[in-house]
Amino acid sequence: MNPRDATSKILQAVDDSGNHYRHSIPMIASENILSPLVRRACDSDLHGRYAEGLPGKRYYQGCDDFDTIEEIGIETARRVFDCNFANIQSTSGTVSNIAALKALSKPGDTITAVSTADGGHISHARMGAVGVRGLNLVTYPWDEERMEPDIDASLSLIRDNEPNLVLFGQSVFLFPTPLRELSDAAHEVGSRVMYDGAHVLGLIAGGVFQDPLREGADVMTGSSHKTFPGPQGGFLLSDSEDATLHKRLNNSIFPGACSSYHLHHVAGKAVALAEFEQFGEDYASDIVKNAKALGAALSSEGFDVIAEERGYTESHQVLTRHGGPDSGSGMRAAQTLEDCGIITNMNMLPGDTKAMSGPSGLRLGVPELTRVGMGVDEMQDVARFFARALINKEEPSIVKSEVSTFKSDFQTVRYCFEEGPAYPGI
Ligand code: DSN
Repeated sequence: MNPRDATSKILQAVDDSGNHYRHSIPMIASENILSPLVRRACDSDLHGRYAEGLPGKRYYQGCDDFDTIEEIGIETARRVFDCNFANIQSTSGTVSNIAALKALSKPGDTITAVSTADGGHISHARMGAVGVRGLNLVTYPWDEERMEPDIDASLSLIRDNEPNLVLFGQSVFLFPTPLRELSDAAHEVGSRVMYDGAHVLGLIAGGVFQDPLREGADVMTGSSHKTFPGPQGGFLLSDSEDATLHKRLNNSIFPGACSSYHLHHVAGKAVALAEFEQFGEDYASDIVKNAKALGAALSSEGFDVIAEERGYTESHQVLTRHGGPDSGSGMRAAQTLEDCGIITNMNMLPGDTKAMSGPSGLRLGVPELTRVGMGVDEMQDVARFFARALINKEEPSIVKSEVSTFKSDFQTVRYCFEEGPAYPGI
């Protein structure tokens, strides 16, 4: 393909992707969409600029305006997350974790974390940031009924192993971590506590999940684009007053983990923080209401929804089981749903051992559906589409067409200063 044709083909695929989501029901729990003002900040001249260092202490000239942006962003982040320290430069949740691990540990240290099979993120694993930092990983025993670390067994594990760092948080995150008790045990053995709030950061800031920085976490990391609805990137947060720790955390992002830290996304994050300060509590509360409603509606339709006895979820996620362990039924369900215009991802559930092809579950998220104005009534509609696709096994093209009609009423991004097209530019 010649370069001009390649360019056309790429841009066509870019438009097609936006169009695909415009007509679909997007339910990837880690995704969200940008508000018009965040989009404006991201699609700006800052895209091509550098500003190594902190506001007022840069390695390049020309940063006065960006200093203003980053200063306002840091101050807003400190209010939104109610903390003494915020760094808003990280380019992703994983980069935030790499930086926090650099600040809080040294190679050869022992860390405890949730295993990836139980929902821990890949950056908590030997294959990811924990391995890159050269840490010895010990994983928590998991309570499959409650879908959280087994408290008594994890307390023993922390006391027996005396890790240098204890890490909490998951990518499959239905319920708050029993953090206070576990943090107390960690601090008793001289360990620092790190909480990865990537998925639930918007719920935490909105006051509807848990409050890790008040429950014992020394440092909280997170993504800026999941339940916190900003551009792709990350945060490093702490309520510690220890200036040495603040310096270590700042240095661990620059020069530690980033040179350029994507100024356009920092500006977008700063706008998203300001919008969250105004609209975030309502947004977070509506997300959790919708997730609970979706869990109940899917159960009523006949699906096996995980954690029924706990009300299915207290977060933005719902988990469904579609067959026996390692049956691959989650992958098949995700494929059928995509044929019907519903975008989800397969997920391991308790009992599954094969991450890539064998999972029996689906992880469903409602942040984007909530952001375009869907409420608990629409969660019934979404569950009905699931039943038509997976239980009644209706012709996918017919379901897909009705999904598109249904979605046409939900094309405006909300919980922001200037509502506008959720899927612009097509
Ligand atoms: N892979 C993302 C998720 O979907 O949870 C987190 O990085």
